[in-house]
Amino acid sequence: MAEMNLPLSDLGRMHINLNDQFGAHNYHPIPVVLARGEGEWVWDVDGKRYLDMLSAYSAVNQGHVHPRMVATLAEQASKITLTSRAFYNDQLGPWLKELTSLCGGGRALPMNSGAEAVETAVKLARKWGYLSKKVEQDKAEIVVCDANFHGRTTMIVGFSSDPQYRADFGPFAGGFKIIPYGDAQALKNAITPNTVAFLVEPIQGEAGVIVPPEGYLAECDRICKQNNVLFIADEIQTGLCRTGKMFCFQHETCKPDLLILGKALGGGFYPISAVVGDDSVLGLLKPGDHGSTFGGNPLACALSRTALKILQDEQLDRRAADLGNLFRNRLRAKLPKSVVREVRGKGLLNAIEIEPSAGTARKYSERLALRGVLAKETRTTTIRFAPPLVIRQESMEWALQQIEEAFCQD
Ligand code: IF1
Repeated sequence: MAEMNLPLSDLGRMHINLNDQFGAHNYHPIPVVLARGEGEWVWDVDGKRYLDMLSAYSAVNQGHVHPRMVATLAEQASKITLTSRAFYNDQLGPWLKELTSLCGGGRALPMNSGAEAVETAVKLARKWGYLSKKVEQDKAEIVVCDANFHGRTTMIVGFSSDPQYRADFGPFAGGFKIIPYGDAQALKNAITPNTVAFLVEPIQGEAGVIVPPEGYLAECDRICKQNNVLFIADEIQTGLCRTGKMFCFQHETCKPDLLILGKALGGGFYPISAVVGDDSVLGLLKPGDHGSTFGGNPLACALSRTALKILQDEQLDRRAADLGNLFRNRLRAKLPKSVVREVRGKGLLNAIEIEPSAGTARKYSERLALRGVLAKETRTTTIRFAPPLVIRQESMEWALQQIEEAFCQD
């Protein structure tokens, strides 16, 4: 793998060496060692400043080190951080009320990582299938999409269509059927009497920011309801204002039966995820059916309450919508057609699709890093751009200038 010629200090090199020597090599990071962040900006160990256009894959929608998050962290950490669910705590209840009210009602179940929330949604869907839809035991089927990304557990990679995510990790759990993304008719054809759920990303993130045809989600929702199948939206990446609405499904007239949230739910401070849905599904769990030592802990809930308030108080949905339009319109007008095939996305979840003849996405993301813009390639010819939603217009203008120059450099 060609290493980039990003100037690295001894200090930066030292940290990278520690990773190389003592860490598992399950990542190939851009060689920048970050030590500080504020809003849309991050600084490396040598004090060089970068604009963060990845936001930890949309986990830092509220911006780095938001002062209200820092205050909540200090306040809650000095009171109590972990109780387990063997007892109640005084943050979980208010968090449940605030989150479900944001989601239009129902109940919520807290977990920690996104993958755990997806696992939870699968368990819920199956339980609903057996108890409510009366599917024969162990026959439940869940329909998922080609090029999906829902996490890294063995169950989840078992229904991935990406050979690298699966290779050498089997045997896998059954009960999943893969259909093409963006094709509602394919969903209709895949449904059998044993189908309990359709699990889908409203925009596919890892696949390269694939925006489905308009009306797709509404049509899938309709097909699910017609066939007594749960419609499960994985909004771990698209939710919480990222695409210009609080939830991406709100761009269309539909209502998922289960909504999966993670990432920005903890404001970049603490892992917290959730499954939200009606009592008709969440109400099926009985004590002992499911749980997690850290799920719903008071530190996570306090931080998540503040993270949700920031999204609303700062109207980050509107910022994402407006600045996203600026981003796409400017780059569509300015980037050379010989280098860039497409600029696509919604709100501040965007991607540049590079002409294969013009080089790899890695090449351009390294060029951007040299210019002080951190973005990450996903797939060989796609670069994803997802800055913190608090990004100032002048920072966005500066980034656009850097992107234009990086793509016109030769
Ligand atoms: C990594 C990707 C993004 C997700 C959706 C569930 C999860 C994710 C829609 C699992 C996680 C991650 C994981 C992270 C990189 C990142 C990613 F490139 F891998 F696909 F964002 F696009 N559903 N996405 O996007 O959540 O368990 O990680 O909390 O390095 O694997 P998690």
